[in-house]
Amino acid sequence: MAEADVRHFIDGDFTAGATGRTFENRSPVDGSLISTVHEGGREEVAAAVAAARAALAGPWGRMSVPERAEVLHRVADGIMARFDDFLAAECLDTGKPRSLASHIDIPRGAANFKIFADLIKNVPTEAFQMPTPDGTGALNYAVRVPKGVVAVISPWNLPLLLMTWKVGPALACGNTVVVKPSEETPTTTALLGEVMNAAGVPKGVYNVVHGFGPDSAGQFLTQDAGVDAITFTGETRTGEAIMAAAATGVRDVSFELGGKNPAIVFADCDMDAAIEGTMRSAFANCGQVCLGTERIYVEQSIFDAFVARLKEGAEALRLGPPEDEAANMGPLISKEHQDKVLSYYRKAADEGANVVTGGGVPDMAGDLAGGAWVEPTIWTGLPDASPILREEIFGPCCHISPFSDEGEVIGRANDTPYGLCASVWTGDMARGHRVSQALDVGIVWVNSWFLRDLRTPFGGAKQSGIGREGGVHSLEFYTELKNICVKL
Ligand code: NAD
Ligand code: 6OD
Repeated sequence: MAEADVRHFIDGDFTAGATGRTFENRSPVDGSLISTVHEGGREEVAAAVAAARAALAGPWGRMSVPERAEVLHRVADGIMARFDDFLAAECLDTGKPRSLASHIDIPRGAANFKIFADLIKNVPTEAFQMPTPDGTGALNYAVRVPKGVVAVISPWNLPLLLMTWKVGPALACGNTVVVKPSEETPTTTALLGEVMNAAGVPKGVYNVVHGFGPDSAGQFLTQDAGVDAITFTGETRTGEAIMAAAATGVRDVSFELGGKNPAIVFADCDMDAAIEGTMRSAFANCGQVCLGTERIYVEQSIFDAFVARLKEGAEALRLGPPEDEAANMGPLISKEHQDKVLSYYRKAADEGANVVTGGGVPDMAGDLAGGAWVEPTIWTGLPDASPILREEIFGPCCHISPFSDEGEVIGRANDTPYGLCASVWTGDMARGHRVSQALDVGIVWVNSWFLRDLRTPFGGAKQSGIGREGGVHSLEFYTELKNICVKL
């Protein structure tokens, strides 16, 4: 079974590859062994890229747009038909609650194919008729053609969702892909290979090579000259390394990177809604969401009440493994990430933060004691210059600061190298618009968080990304727009 021995998926077949190297995929819940994963080297990457290149010239490249859309609908249906397999695999790899994965990760995995399959059938083109000196005129029109072989490098926090968010539009536009999933979460990417075959996706269109980043499959994929474009979701520092690799051959990149996202809570907000939304934005997926809010600014007059209510909410969270139906928070992804998050917990205490709640490792019974658990944590009292308010922690934690004035809080919210997203909680819609437009970010949610319409542009400003994906914006990256000028 693919899950116990996770292999590369190249040219329509599962293969162990030639390196002979494997690595262990361990459960974040209790540290037990989930599977053994084959690590790809330059040879496996080259084979996957060659398969992807050949597939461009095969039946995939000759397929009409409606036929391609039909195939992608079958992929979406195939994911839904194997919902339980995907759910089990995603929960095993990540340790996240089944309720979360069954409402978000797996349905979005299918939706990411449907939305782009439908979109591609209705893409308009542009045409201009121009005068020429001889009076006959010329017609200019634009056509979109696939970029070619697209490398998709994805992270572990929402594995299926974030990988298909890129594979869906890449394939809809007629490209072929080589995916390098996170070493922490290889399984759903492998399962998707089975779905691709069952859906009739031609061999070589979807390829997967497993491994790590530096000196492994990730780096080798970015360096392979057969890759035409690279789409990446992950840490900003990794984005810098990939951008350097992409410079050779002047390949295009699309980046969704890290964040240090602010939530701004005005005194005139609906407090219940602000607490409910902030509970999710700070603690959902154990705080491992790039859109999460680790900096919360609350207007002075409601500061104490807000802190007390968020504390109450955090202390009511139930930590447990995916199969615990009552649990609403799982572990962090790995012991390594637990060490990183706990280092920030210690740093906050060392810097004199007021630890409102949490700050340590919870007592977990039995086998769970071997997992990567941390307590949901809230701090107050640190200055804006503290690393706790400047660096992405990517854990279930947030710092709450008071503010007294709209202009002041906009300046503080913008004082960061990141610019992914923000949320604004207010009963004054004029203020909601005004503040949203003043924030240096790619996405603002007003009186909400992580509400997604997949037709809208998604991406970050400053060091949080390059480019936008979503709806027609994805087409800008996954196609070349060619202008054809015909003299009449
Ligand atoms: P990461 O950057 O460590 O790894 C992401 C992927 O890149 C993995 O597959 C990894 O193996 C690969 N990789 C690492 N080094 C590489 C290299 N030198 N060359 C090629 N590939 C390499 O990120 P992560 O820890 O998996 O994910 C968490 C990070 O992702 C956080 O910073 C989070 O904010 C960010 N993220 C951003 C978004 C977004 O939409 N902006 C979404 C999810 C996660
Ligand atoms: O919803 C999406 O399309 C998306 N890219 C979400 C990113 C979440 C980050 O963890």
